[in-house]
Amino acid sequence: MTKSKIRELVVEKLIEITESELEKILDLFTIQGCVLINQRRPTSQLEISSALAKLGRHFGNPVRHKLSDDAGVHPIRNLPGFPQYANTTSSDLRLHTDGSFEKLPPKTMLIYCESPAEKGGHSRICFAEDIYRFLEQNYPESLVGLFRPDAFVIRRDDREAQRSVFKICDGRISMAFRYGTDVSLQIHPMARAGIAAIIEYVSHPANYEEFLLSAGQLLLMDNTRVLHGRTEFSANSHRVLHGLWCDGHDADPEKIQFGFTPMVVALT
Ligand SMILES: O=C(O)CCC(=O)C(=O)O
Ligand SMILES: [Fe+2]
Repeated sequence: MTKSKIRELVVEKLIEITESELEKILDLFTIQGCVLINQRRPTSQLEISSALAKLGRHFGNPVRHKLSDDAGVHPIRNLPGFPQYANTTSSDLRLHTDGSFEKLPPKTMLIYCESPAEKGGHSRICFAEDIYRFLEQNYPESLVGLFRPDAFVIRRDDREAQRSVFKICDGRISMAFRYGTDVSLQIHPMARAGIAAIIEYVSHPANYEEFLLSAGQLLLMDNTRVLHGRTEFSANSHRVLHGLWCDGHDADPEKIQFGFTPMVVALT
């Protein structure tokens, strides 16, 4: 990966976000689907949840997790006792979109870093449109199977959903994808070649970006357009991140668009 596609932006302080800072954030979100926000003045630990909730409001209602606080913010750190959740382990997480086993996966994901791991725990990002282009160019016949509403059935814990990998939503394409040992996948025969090709693509380091989120940075992602993951870190590490999912409800369509173009030329 030569030039980063992740858009970066500096705000004064997250909890005091101004109208013009917000406008830039929403613009970049719609242009690229992934924004890395830095602050000139750090948010105190006590303000983190409110700061995330304040920004998250523009992306819909919070999607709650069993471990969410009142603002809807959940911990992302090694928490013994919850091996069924990705956010409470320290293991390698392959590139995925969140909540694909839910009936309605979140549209947006915010990840705030309070403290990074001493070693490992690097974030990974891969863009759905790059995956789509790779398939169009190399496995065009596999796309039809990936658009099937029954392309895969995914189960985790007590959750199960049947879904497509790609879907047309308001004239744009959105993606849902997860694989790995923490979920069980039943793949439709027509989607097998496509899913194998996606795994081939996302397994290659040249096809994703890897970086360390540092203290005070916020990663804002369109969960229908950007896959995220992270490398393993020590179970005793002091890595502490905070996550917030938003459902897209009432997000201003003039300012925020989810998913990506091009249109599905290959299917017409
Ligand atoms: O630990 C991370 O950086 C990301 C964790 C993650 O993918 C999640 O909580 O959904
Ligand atoms: Fe995740």
